[in-house]
Amino acid sequence: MSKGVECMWMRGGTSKGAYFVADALPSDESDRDAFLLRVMGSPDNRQIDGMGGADPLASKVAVVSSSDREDADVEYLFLQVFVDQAIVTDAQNCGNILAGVGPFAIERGLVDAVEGETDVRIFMRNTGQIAVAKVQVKDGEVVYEGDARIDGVPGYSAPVPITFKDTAGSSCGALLPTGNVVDVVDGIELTLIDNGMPCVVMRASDLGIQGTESREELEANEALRAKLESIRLQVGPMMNLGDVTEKSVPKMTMVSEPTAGGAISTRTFIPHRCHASIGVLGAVSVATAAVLHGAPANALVSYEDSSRMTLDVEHPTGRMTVVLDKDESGNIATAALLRTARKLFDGNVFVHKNGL
Ligand code: NQM
Repeated sequence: MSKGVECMWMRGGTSKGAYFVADALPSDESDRDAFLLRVMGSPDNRQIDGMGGADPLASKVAVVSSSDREDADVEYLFLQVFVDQAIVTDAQNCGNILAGVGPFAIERGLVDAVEGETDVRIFMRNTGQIAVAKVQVKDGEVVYEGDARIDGVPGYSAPVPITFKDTAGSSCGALLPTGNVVDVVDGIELTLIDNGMPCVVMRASDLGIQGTESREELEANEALRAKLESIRLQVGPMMNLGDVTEKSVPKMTMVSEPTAGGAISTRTFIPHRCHASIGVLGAVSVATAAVLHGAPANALVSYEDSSRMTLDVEHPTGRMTVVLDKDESGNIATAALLRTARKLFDGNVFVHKNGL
């Protein structure tokens, strides 16, 4: 370990973290997790003895390997390293960190660059599904500079459009794991949904908030946090997720009418910190809940029902545009959205020898 472990630090969408080729990490899972806790500097609110950004959105890991599957070029395992607890979990996927996987796979020679645009087919190991990311390439090299912008990230970068197929029931076994569009827990009407990310979608007003508050304001609201955690722990088993005490799912999204010309406004706890924007698959799941007739979100959303629906999901730092395509039976079959990614650092990361 004295020479360190090869690692690239990247921003993927509105998140940031460490990207490793799978072979670079210890093969034993508990050794791997101990190593990653040391890399990030967890558990510690400031992550001062590590590379983590003292925020769950900047304490993330992508483990990437080439794939033998017919339908995929590479495999991506996402790991969330908790900031303040010694927990590394694969119980959730991450569509933001996913945005860096295509560029990283080309950089590391796991996928051959195709001049102009390279389609990277990614098998997402956390949920067993495929995403296709389009990566810009010039003179055989990944292009990071460009004129695409996404809310929650300053400046411009090359676009990385991502398409998801068959994300329904990714972790819960069904789009609506209870079979209901509406359930009631602690007197609150909610939709328990998984279209790529297990989410609980509730009206902000039912939780006693406007739904337009800042991240800081909501995180300071102890009563709100206690209500959300009580609901979360009860719905875990209902969503086939078991005991979710030490898991980062389900995400808790409070929705209200749009205020900035979008389709719906959101504030999401992931699950204990409030998201600065919204997760990618989180946004896909919330947008899907919003178009379900009879769902609490459906009464608040502004959209046109058709075979292709574009919904701007408002969040604390702007909006995320989700394009949902229906199949012949009227079910959501494909979701697509735009992300960007940026290589920040490439080198070796070091941990104390006694970290392994
Ligand atoms: O929902 C944060 C993020 C995410 C997840 C979280 C994500 C997704 O913004 O696909 O991207 O919900 O923990 O990175």
